[in-house]
Amino acid sequence: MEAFSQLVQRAVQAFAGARTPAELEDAKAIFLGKSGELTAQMKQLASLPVDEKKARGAEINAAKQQVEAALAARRQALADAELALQLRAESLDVTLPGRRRGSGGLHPITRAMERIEAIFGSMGFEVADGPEIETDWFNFTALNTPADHPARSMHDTFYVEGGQVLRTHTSPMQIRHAVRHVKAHRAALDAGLPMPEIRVIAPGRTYRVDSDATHSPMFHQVEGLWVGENISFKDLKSVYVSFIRAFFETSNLQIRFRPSYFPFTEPSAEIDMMFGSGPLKGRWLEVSGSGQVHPQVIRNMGLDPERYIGFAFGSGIDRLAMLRYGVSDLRLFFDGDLRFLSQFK
Ligand code: 2U9
Repeated sequence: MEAFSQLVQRAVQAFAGARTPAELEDAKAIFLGKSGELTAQMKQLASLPVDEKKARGAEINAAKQQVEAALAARRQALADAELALQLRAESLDVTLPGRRRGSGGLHPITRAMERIEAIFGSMGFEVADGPEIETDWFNFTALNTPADHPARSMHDTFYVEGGQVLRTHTSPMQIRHAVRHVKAHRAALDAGLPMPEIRVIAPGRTYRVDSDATHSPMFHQVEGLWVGENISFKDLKSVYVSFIRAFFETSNLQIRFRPSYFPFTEPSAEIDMMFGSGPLKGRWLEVSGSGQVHPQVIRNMGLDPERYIGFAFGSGIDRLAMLRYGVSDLRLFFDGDLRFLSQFK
């Protein structure tokens, strides 16, 4: 017959081989369960003669205590291992830096626009606003752009249902502003009294069928309009020179006007600038169109062109921002790439 020490050893091995609490309970049943080996030994006690019972009973009890002790030790070991695993899985490195929510910033075009508004604001210009979907009248006809003008072709202009257009320039905002201004002073005008000057800029999104490194189908313009009784091209020039110096934060630049043509101005001029220092030093850069507002456009505002004279300019904001921030590809502004945009925070 097997010695109790061997039974105890088999139990210890079986417990050691259990990898989970469930496996351990199965192993326990083999030795301590209702039909386990030690329980069977106990049952056999009854059939033994009285003088053997005592010694045998003591042996069984001693073996049972050892098996129970081994079981308890293994239970504890499995529980410790499980806790260790859980702690490792849920561990926190309290020395890691916190995760911050990134701070946002204004888009470079928005920043350029705000600068432009502040600079012209300081020179007494209001800021006009208006719809991006425009009527044919405000986008073209009121601006003296005839029906057969190439700008009106489907190749150049986005038409929407109902014959309206995505505004191709910000000029319609100026016409709308001028008409409102004139209406507000109609009584004074009819009485032959002077009207306060119109001095307004119109910044905003504009749309044309065009797309490459220097043209985007959606782009930004700022136009300026100054209408009064006694102003001249030199006023336009001084305003524009002041603006460019303030915008680029330097007086070390030259400006020149070159004859040009626009349907809504006559005479018309391109405005070029040249930096006196920096990477663009010595190169003429076209920055704006300009001119004296065409008499027909003055009439369309409800004013007498014999009495009122206007000057206007139009610049691409995207181009001004490219020059100011040294950006070589216009599309970078509209790709939405945070590596680019976060540099302007
Ligand atoms: C009114 C009357 C006249 C605005 C003007 C330009 C010249 C001009 C654009 C060319 C391409 C700017 O760079 S661009 O996007 N514009 O050259 N715009 S004069 O003339 C006006 C505006 C409103 C009532």
